[in-house]
Amino acid sequence: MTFLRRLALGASVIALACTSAYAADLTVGFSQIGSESGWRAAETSVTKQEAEKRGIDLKFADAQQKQENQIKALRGFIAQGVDAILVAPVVATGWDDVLAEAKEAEIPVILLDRGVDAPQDLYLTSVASDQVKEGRVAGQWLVDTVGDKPCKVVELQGTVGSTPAINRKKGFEEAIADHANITIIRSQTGDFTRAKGKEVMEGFLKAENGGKDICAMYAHNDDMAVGAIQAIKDAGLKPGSDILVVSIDAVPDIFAAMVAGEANATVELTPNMAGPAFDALEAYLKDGTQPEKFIITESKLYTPADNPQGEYDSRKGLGY
Ligand code: GZL
Repeated sequence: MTFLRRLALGASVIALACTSAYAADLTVGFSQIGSESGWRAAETSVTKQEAEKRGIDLKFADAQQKQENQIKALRGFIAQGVDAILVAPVVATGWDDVLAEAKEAEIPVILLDRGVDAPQDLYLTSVASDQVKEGRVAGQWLVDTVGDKPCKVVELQGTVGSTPAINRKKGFEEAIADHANITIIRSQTGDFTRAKGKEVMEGFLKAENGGKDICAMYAHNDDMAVGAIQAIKDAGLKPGSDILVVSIDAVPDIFAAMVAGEANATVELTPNMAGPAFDALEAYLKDGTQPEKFIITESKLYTPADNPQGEYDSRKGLGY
């Protein structure tokens, strides 16, 4: 069953199960990080669809990747007296005060797709992937692919201080730790964007003798990988063969790169964090059901052996 059908089936079953009059009365504030990547755009569009299906009045605020804008938006939601708040926290620290204000106002907060370094009683639940596992899956793919061959890796990190950047780095390093032939020779943030991913990869190639000695590029998301692929081609090298390309998100364009032989592996991140979040919220508001503190979404590896054209087709138009 393709990704799209799995996503649609899951969503419609969830929506059917919980399309109740109750949801229709809810007003929920959503502080979104921005639109820095294709995955983020898809998460936004799926969240709006999930709210609409449930008759939830979603107040959307785009923070352009700035924490101060998110904190301002949360304070605005609290002042409006919304029934609940969803927030995708751009970085892990600096949330204690505003989350305490929401708690004081008895407004439940749900974290989407990233975590915070704050007391767990300040949020109802957190819906996210196991980001350490994502890094580990990516690293293990490289270990399995290169065997004992010496492999110098360059790494494009996500947003500095964000939980995905911290955790995806940790997981990848864990996977290669016992393989001394695989070494990370350069690592820098590309802030999860294509443009920055291309720019940083250009710097890596220049600094590493045109890239001839680079064996693989690991990017914390597909958008930076797509930018890096262009830089590798501009340098006269073949991404996907001269330099292996492994990343995370499973957006349509990484599957297009696989079809073109320019990318080798991606770890899927579902854009539907809102479905489980709204479910948990509704159960909590209706009868006080306490959700799990962490609702973990799946992480699945895809390579060119997994029908990349079909995966592209099933994701295109999902808001990426
Ligand atoms: C990870 C999510 C990341 C995506 C990027 O959960 O926060 O943010 O991997 C996005 O595409 O920018």
